[in-house]
Amino acid sequence: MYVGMQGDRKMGRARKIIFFSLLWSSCLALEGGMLTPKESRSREIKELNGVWKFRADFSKNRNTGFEQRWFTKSLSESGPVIDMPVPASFNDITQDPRLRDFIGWVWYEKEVWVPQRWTAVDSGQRVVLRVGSAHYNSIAWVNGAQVTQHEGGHLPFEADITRLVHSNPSQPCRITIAVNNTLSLHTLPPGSIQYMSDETKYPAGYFVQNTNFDFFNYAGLHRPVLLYTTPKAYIDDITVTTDFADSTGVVNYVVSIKGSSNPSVTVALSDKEGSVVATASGPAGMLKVVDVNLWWPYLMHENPGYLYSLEVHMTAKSGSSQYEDYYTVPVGIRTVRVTSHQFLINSKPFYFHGVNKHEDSDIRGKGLDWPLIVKDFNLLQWLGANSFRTSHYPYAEEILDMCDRLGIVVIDECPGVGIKDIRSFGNESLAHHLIVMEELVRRDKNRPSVVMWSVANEPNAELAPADYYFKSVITRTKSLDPTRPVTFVSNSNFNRDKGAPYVDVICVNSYFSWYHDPGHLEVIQIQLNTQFEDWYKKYQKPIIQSEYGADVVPGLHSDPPMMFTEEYQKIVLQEYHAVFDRKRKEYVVGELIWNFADFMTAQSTTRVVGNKKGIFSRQRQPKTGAFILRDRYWKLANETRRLPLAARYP
Ligand code: GCB
Repeated sequence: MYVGMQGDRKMGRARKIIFFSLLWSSCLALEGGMLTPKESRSREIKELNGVWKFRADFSKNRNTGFEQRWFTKSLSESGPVIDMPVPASFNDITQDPRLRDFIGWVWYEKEVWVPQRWTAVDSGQRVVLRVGSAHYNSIAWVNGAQVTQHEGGHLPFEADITRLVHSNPSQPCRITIAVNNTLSLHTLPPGSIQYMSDETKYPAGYFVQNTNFDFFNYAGLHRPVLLYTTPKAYIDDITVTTDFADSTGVVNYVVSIKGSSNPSVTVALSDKEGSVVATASGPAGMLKVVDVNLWWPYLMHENPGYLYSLEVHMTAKSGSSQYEDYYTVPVGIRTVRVTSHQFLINSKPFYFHGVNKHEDSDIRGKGLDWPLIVKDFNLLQWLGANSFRTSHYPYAEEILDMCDRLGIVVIDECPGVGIKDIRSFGNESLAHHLIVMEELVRRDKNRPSVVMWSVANEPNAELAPADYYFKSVITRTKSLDPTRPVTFVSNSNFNRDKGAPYVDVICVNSYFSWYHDPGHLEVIQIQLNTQFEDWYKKYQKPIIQSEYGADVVPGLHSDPPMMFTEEYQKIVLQEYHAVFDRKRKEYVVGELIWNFADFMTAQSTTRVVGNKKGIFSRQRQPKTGAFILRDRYWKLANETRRLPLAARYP
């Protein structure tokens, strides 16, 4: 129960206002596609990244912005504004602790000139506003008119703003976006607001945000905001699935068009050199590719991440106007299949030797950060990692583009982390979870790098309602995408986990000698062996060790090893690896270290300025564990691909 639930009328009001957006329920199936914005012969992009005006609504009820209608005029007319970079989390940008820990509505604003060729009434163009991700609830206005609202922090949303930009082309266009980071029992991830009403201990009206995950709840406009155009009749969505038999590849496609009832569609598939290898016409069809180059994971083949390009061309007539639209989608031809003890990519056993990550960086928080993205891929390749899980939310499309190109295999996780409270298993939560899975599949369905969906991390799967809940989410995800396996990541007892019967691959997290038997390295092998045997005997499904690890404060040493030292992490890894090496010959199909790099968390007695289980520091410098893993991953790669020794380290 929230403290201060009864009595204080003012607090009741504040509570209502912080939550009002959370009552939007996302019950409807999604309308239309969500293609990644791309330039083409028929499409233009204008990025709105840079410095925006920003104002956090520090009022007691966090609602002054709505009461005073800050969206109707320039934000600076409402009161003091500060500079805020986009994309970035707002939390670490200033020296103000109130902003770092802020809960409630923040307001962003940018004025932008829309090119005349877009706004002319006869331009034949649609203009779309797209937000890559805003955490958590958002409302967007253009010139004071609300154009969209969205619930959820890690997936894109957009609005057709053509009418608004046409109406006043001689003025810059004012874009206002309000974002609220409050998490409730029905958001993903869930959280709760706790009111502290004892005024002998807390200031009047004091409240905190509780969560069941440890990463810092960074908030703001995290990914690029942009305007893009399409013709009025346009390619709205493309779905591609692939297969192969012997040396012939198969690409099935479905194109959905909007704005015309009689479009004509042609598609052309080109190889890496740009030569057209297959063509077809019609909104759905099948292309055959002779002498196919399959999409292979990094280190499994000398030519990983091979991508064809599928160019879709639409022409449509509407009255006297003729529209043409072009959109190109990268296509990796590959298959994924799961047996009782193997994970097969292109019918060959695939072993995940990879990492868990976070979108986390100094200063930018969860904001898209190109230098960091490229650095991380360099480190992944240096490490010999062939895969990662998007713990614990969908990552930016820009990151997945690189995975597609480099052959880094992805377990694509939705933000279902920390579903612990029984009230988060009800219909409202379930309805939202289904929508989030739909949004995720809609965004990432064409990506060859994505080989499995993860619907949650460490939920309280032993609760009675977890059965229906996970059955529903997993069944729905499979119906949205019949081509990929589905899992969730468990830390429940193997016998009592009510969601496990529905998954294709068992993913288990365990922290032996850390959270269990801290300091006792000697118990790891026996406990890990038991863990694997228990799960396999019960389910006969392949198993991935989806998390294991230990915190290290970089530079701390001790021998014999003690917790938090480099030596302790090293032994934890080696003890786990000894068991993986026995079990990967049977049914263990992967190991993902927790974590690739240190990351920021909420403050607590168990965290030393963040979670330190990274094998790299937050600044991406290696700890001892990184060298242990590098040695191991390259050896594993050599085993599966028999690389010549010279190719061991790039
Ligand atoms: C876990 C969670 C992960 C945490 C990690 C830890 O089981 O899945 O989000 O960060 O443990 O270090 O406690």
